[in-house]
Parts: sequence; structure tokens; C-alpha cells
Amino acid sequence: MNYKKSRRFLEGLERPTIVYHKDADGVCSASLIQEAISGTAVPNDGPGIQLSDGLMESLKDSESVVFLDIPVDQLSVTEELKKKVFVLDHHPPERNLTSSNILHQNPRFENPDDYLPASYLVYKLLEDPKGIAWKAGVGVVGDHGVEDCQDLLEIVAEENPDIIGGKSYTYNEMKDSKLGMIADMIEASKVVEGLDGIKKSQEIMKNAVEPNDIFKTELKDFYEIYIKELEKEKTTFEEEAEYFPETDSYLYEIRSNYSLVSDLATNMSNEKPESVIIVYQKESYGMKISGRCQNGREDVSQILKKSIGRHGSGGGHPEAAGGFVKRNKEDIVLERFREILEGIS
Ligand SMILES: [Mn+2]
Repeated sequence: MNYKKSRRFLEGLERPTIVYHKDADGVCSASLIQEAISGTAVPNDGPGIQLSDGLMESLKDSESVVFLDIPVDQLSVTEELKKKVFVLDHHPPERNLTSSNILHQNPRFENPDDYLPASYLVYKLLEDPKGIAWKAGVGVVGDHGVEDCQDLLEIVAEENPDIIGGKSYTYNEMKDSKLGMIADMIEASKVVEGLDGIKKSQEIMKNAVEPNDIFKTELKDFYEIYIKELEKEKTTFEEEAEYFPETDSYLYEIRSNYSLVSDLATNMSNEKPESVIIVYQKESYGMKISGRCQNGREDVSQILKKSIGRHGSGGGHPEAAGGFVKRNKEDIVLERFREILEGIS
């Protein structure tokens, strides 16, 4: 990572459109970069890391583009855009996009094992930032990046001693701090209002002067709705999930208006770390699935891959994985899940 070079490149961009990942790290990194450059921020709006055709079209009219927290090296967007582009990312890179008009920065080019969320990287490239380390801290906690970002958390503690006390900044402490709560509120904004919620979160983060400002905004309402809905689903899970004693596994359908698959799966797995938890939710365009087995007894990433097969896509980590099933293939895949969870395959 060359912070100075990044800053100079950014300062040379004409009216950039800033495209950020639709999560807490993306939201926070976009809010921070607006301290250095004036540009319009928009979330990436396709499924997963993809950009919609509409967004691609609008970027073609923009003079330059900044991508934050999005592994665009896995896509062909920079080739299609043919303009000045700055890419700041921290996902494992597949290729280096740097060329005469593109600067691609990723700390993993030098140190593949570094885990430095985009918010941390943007904070580092700012010139003499004051009182805003907490905004980077929110992105870092949202991305579970606490371990490698201790220096940032020390600055947060100096600038806002009330929001993180103590001397060691472990993930468990941070997720229960106000930083973690704000990260959850941003997640809640997405669950409750989708991309509109994410856009509101970004506006709110950009304008906030101190952490306590956030707790007086609409984000608080999103969070309350989200917690209520999640609690409701947890209760229904206990009553209605299909249980497979042979493999100590649960299969459960969410019927909420909100997209809660991964959050419910994580919550239930925290309560049943030895069980396999598979949660799915049908949408108009297909079915989302999350799998968890926190103690690693079973590899849920493999279970998802085997069940979904060619009817969609699935993968992730052995303890936590996600997937998607194409429309009209839901029942085939669910039957496959039942076979595997009954232990007969
Ligand atoms: Mn990130």
C-alpha cells in the first residue's frame, strides 16, 4: 500500500463517482474518503459484488470513478469504463489492474495475510485526520478486522475515550462497544430498507461529528425494527425448524419481509455451536441460503456446494457459508439438503 501515491492520485481525479460495497466497511470508507475528495457516493447495487447495468451506464457518464471495498479485479468493469479509476480493496486479489489510468491498491499485493478493511486504508491515506478515527473503527469492527488494526483503535480510544474503554481491543470487546453497535445499525439499515437504507447510512456517517450523533438518527429506528424481527425469527426457529437427529442439524425457512438469512444463521449457531444450521429464504428471484457449524464438526461450505450443485452457487468457509439457488430449483435443492442432513448420502 502506497498511501501517499494513493492520495495524490485521488486528488488528481475530476469529479469522481465513488462506488462502495454495500456493508459497514464500504459505507464507512466512502464517508471517510469524502473528507479528501468531493465526489458522489453510490453503493454497488447488483447481486454480490456485481454492479447493475444501470449503474455501469451512469458510470460511463462520470469523469472518473473510485471503487471502495469491491474486488472489481474479478469483474470486467474497469476495462469497460475506459477512464481514470482508483481501486482500493482488501479482498484477496486475483490480478493487479494498475495501468496508465488505473491505480489499484490492495495491501495483500505485498502481504497476502494482512487483513486491513477498506475503512482502515482510507483513514491511513487522509492527511492529518482529526476526530474521525471512530468512523474507520466502525468499518473495521463491521468487517471483523480488529486484530490487524490495533493502531487505529488506539487512536479511537484517544479521541473518543467514552466509546471504547480498556486497553486490549479484542473483537469480542469491540463488537459490544458503540463501534460494534453502529456497525450493526448499518447492517440493520440494509436489512430493513435495502439499498435505500445503505444510502441513508452513508449520508448519516458522512455528516456525523461524533459517535453519539448516530444514536439520534433514523439508524436507531432501523436497528430496533431489525432486532425485533430477528428475535421473532429466533423464536419461530426453535418451534418450527426441521431437526435431523442423525446429524444434529436444523433446516429452517425464514418467512419475513426482511432479508435475515445470514444474521439468523449466525445467531442460531452462537446458541448451538455444535449443530449444523441451514437457513433459507425464498425471494422473487430465487432462494438465499446460509449455513453454519461453528465448532467445525461438519464443513457447511461442502454441504452447500453438494446440495446446490449446478442449480445456483454456494461456498465460503467450513464454519460459515452462503449460497444462492435459481428460481424454480428451490425444491430440488431442499430435498438434497434433507438427504444430506439425514445422513444417507
Ligand atoms: Mn471490507
